[in-house]
Amino acid sequence: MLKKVRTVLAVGTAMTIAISVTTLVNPAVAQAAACPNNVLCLYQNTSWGGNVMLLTKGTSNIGSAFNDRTSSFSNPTDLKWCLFQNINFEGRRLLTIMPRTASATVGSDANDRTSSVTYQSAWCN
Ligand SMILES: [Ca+2]
Repeated sequence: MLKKVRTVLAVGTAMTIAISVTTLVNPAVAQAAACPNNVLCLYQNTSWGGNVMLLTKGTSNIGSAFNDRTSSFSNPTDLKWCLFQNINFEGRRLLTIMPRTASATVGSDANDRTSSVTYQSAWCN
């Protein structure tokens, strides 16, 4: 879809229509919005791309399939979540995710480092 829109822009006609189409079909925004309510979604790539991990509770070990991969998130929950560098909520606290927020990136400091996740626990207050 985006490729199609860029083609329209290059032609230079119907620019107003092309911009509104971009807003409606932007796949990154659609994917962030697609995160189910009351679920924390962690994405493999920035801008909510790649594989997604759905969490309704914390995990002391995110598992080999998703270890050191998180690059963006969507948090349509009422909970504050924390991402940790190592399993068992050890190592650095990489990121504190506030309720009802989403971000296209976790920042270069936290990128591809998450190994455990918890919410509103002794490790995430
Ligand atoms: Ca990643």
